[in-house]
Amino acid sequence: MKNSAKKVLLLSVVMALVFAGTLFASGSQAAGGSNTHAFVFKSTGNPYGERQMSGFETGIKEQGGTSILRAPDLPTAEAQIQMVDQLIAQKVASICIVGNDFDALQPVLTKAKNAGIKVYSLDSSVNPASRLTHVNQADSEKIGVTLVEAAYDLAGGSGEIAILSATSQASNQNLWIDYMKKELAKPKYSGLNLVKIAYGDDLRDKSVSETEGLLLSYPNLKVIIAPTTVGIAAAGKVITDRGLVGKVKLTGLGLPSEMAEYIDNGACPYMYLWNPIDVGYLGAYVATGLTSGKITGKEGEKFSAGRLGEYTIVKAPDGGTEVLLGPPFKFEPANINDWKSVY
Ligand code: RAM
Repeated sequence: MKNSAKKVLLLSVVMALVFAGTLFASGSQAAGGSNTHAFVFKSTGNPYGERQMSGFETGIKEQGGTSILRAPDLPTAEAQIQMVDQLIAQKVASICIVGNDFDALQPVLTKAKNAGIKVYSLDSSVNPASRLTHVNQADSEKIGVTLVEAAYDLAGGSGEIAILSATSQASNQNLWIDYMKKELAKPKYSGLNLVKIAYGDDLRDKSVSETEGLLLSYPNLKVIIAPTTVGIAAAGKVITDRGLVGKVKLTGLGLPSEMAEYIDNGACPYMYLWNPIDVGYLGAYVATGLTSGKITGKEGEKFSAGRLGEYTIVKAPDGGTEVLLGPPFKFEPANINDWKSVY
């Protein structure tokens, strides 16, 4: 299949998922009630988010529940606050929030809690006072350290590097960036110079223009770290289109389906991720664990998450608790073809 045909196919799959999610949401709106579990992602049009939602939907369905899948058009806290308010009125049993802001959702999430709804975050956390626990894709410090090690390797030990993030309010991105900065402060990395953190807001066009801005402002840039699936795909395209493969190297967190061509052409020699479908699926078991009273979100509690097996709630770096899916996985030329059709 040609690349363009593949893109059309992928786009159709994503559109079908979005459409299915929307239908599902409106179909279950009237249902409400104690076995209805809501998932609120950051924004629409993010294939990573669609995969998380599909895993969540599967996990809830196989436990006999109903899902409501929601995402605002733009990744803002304000839009999510409105959605959470609607979900409170619908009397859902649980709300899984992929936070667009760490603190701003606290009043509405407290309102949900006071209405008896079990609230937890996933992927991008809200503050510990706003959640019972958090479903984390991987250890946040490990992600930060791994990406700095990758940048060091790809830069050959010295030179200018930049970060292309999502929104400046996204707590997952900010935590990873904090750990990157801590790691960069170590003597081993004294030759690396972090020249800029750019924000593409998980919007394709903005991520493209931010990458172009980085390349213009820093002609000696050696490595871009994009810890966002939207950003890394946009940067891969810009580096390729401008004929900069080999000069500027890209790494970060990307979907194999979107990044295979840039791993193949060398724009992104390697990158990391985990299975976003599993992140959502794990969330579905946290939802039912909390609503059934099997877990309350405290450190040390154990539960089983269907096909994924047993999990233990652990302490999170922000003082709250979290459930970790597993370690990040490295995608490189040797394995990318095995994964590009999976997620
Ligand atoms: C983007 C989002 C998401 C993040 C992934 C890696 O799609 O910012 O929150 O976890 O990338």
